[in-house]
Amino acid sequence: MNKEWWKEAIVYQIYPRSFSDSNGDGIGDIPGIISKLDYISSLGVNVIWLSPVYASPNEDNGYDISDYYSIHPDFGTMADFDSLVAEADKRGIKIIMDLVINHTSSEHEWFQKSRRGIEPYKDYYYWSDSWPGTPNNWTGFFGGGTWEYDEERKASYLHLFAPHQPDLNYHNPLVWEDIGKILKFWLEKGVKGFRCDVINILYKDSLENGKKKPILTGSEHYLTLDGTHEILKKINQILSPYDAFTVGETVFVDIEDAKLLTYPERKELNMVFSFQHMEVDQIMVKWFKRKFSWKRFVSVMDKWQRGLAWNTVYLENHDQPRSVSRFGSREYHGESAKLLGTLLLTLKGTPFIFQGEEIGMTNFDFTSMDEIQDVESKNIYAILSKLNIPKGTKWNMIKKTFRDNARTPMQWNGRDGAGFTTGIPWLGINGNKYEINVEKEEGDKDSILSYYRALISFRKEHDDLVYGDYELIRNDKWVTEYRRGALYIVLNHSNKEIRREREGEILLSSEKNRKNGFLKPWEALMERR
Ligand code: TEU
Ligand code: CA
Repeated sequence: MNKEWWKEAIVYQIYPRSFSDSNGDGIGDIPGIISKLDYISSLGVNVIWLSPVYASPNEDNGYDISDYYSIHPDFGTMADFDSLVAEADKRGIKIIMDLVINHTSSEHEWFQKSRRGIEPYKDYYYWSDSWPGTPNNWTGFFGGGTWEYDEERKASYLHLFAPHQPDLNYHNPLVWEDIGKILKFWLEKGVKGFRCDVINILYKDSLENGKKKPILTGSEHYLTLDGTHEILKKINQILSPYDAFTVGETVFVDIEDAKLLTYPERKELNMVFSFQHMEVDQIMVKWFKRKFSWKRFVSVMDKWQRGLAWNTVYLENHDQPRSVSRFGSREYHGESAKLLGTLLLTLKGTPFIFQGEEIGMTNFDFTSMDEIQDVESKNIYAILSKLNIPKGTKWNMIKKTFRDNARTPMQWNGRDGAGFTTGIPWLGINGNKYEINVEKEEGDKDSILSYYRALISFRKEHDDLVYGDYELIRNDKWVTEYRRGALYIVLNHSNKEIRREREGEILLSSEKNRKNGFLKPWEALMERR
């Protein structure tokens, strides 16, 4: 396999609003991130992915950009950003940005001019007065319709996400030219790549009605089409002189799509985030939960491990509930968090750790809708209310899936504000900050945090965990076993102690009091046989 720096990288995702607040306004910011660079570097990671820090009205927390060339004042200044890049570089850490180019904010200048019919922006978006057959019957990612009427233009525009997130029209070559300039601007600043938001839906081949479906009616007109592949090739060309990399957030892709998106000779993306392993506890849409099964979970990941030359590995991000609450055990919180960390850092692909995952942060313990900020959850709650879904059911559907689960402030210590802020945090802090926090785990050599550090340095010493081949050996209700090169990884994801028939040379175990010939509940280990 070809060696590449981004295959050897371990990425740490920061959700800036919730990471570290330097000035007490309750919102995390760039100086806050800079103050934590030593911590990040102590984990052993070498890339930071920053969720959006651009100017934005924050209807969708920065995934609605109003100016691609400036930093949101809540997060600091461009000078702060430059010093983040420089300070990170001193520690051998590269910064990658979030690239949100399927849509802009409706407050972006392009949209403001477009709605007034001002050239050259008139056709930067999909307007019903320039496209026959519109509005159509498409349904959106946050539930509901995808067309919003604009009084100013006296026409409707397409938005696959919230109404203030109009989709850019990639049939217009000027749009691409502007996007290309944005990429160069950030690359010139020393950014080493991009996480590309919903990147496989950029190009819409027509705006005709879609086939009626329970979710995303119309998606056959935009999911992973040739027009998108063309744009990705252009993005790739811009990046190639910079030794930067791209990871695409790609919705509803299968392995065949992912191959087309990532195979090196096609020169598109370097890797993709697929969603299939995140869907194993869902029936079609995320709000309908089904019982989680490790066996199904591992089968899905196994299929991708075998199917694709290079994967991403992730169990969390800012859109997903916390992995320990979802796939782990309440009784064995610490043990199961360590086991999940082992899975994350030993499968084949670039691992992405989401802030707080390394200390075992859990889902938000909120008690009413008033404590929720996320636009998606609010929309869905409103839709469920219209459908007369009983309160308890509605509540459960939202609670297990809503995105604020991952967005509560980072728990640095157990004091007021959790060390995140001296002010009032923008989103509630989890009540378990007393037990789960960085300060406490720093002082404990058996903590989840200490184990993550051990795991990461182990990975750095064992090339097999990066370049070694992969083979699944056991996958059942209790135990998963696989091989990476000459290393065997064994995970007991059950509350039971399990006897082993034979045991190799144990190189690393998550269990401080391990028992020879047995796997303790939720024990994870690596061995040579
Ligand atoms: O998410 C894309 C996406 O598909 C989401 O709708 C996702 O399926 C959902 O959030 C899961 O609950 C990206 C960003 O990661 C997300 O934060 C943004 O809201 C969205 O794009 C729009 O930019
Ligand atoms: Ca702040």
